[in-house]
Amino acid sequence: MRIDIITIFPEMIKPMFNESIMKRAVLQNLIEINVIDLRDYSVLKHNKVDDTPYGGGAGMVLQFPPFYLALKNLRNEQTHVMLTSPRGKTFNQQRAIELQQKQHIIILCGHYEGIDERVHDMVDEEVSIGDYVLTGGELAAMVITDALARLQDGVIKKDSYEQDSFHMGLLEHPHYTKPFSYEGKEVPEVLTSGNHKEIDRWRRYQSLKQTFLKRPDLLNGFPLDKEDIKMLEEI
Ligand code: 6GU
Repeated sequence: MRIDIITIFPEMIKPMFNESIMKRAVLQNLIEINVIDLRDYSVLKHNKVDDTPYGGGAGMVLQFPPFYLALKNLRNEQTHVMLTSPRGKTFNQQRAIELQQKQHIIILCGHYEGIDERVHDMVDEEVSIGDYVLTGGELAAMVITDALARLQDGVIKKDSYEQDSFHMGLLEHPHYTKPFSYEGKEVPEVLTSGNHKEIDRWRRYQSLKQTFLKRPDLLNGFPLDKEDIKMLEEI
């Protein structure tokens, strides 16, 4: 997968590819990321890309031509173009899994109350990352890119994301590591038992319990089997 992020703040986004899993994913060519400065597509003096709003009012509005020219240069029939916007549909794990099929995604970073409406008409989808307002779409673009990158083959182990919260539709079970005992707090015995059937059962129970207590909405429509229902009754 290739993701192009078009932004007026490329330096805000680039550091995310200099650390940890994202760094390795890019170095190993498991994903191609291009952070593109919208100003490279300015047709005005001093690489200007914004102007005052028609009709008056405070603030500056990002202009249509730079976005138009950037898309003209970068997009083809296969490209999926996303615009970050608080009025978009809320991004979630299900959407990340669907988007994984795309070969090429372009993310345009919007600015709240600040992007020419004609840009909206050029995109395949508007996407928000939650019901709050950010100063710009850069963090949203980073969130979406991270969520997509980790699903690419080889970036993380498959069984690692298949147990993710939300991937299975349930919250994840708790994790523990050494030391076994610290300040009177101990690891649940079952995890040291070596009995994998019992461990799997405990983890399933804990997943159901976390979900039931913290995100009961996720259980709506979740396909519970007989064993799950018995476990839920124990909670
Ligand atoms: Cl995508 N952009 C902005 N500016 N604010 C947001 C958002 C996006 N998602 C949630 N809040």
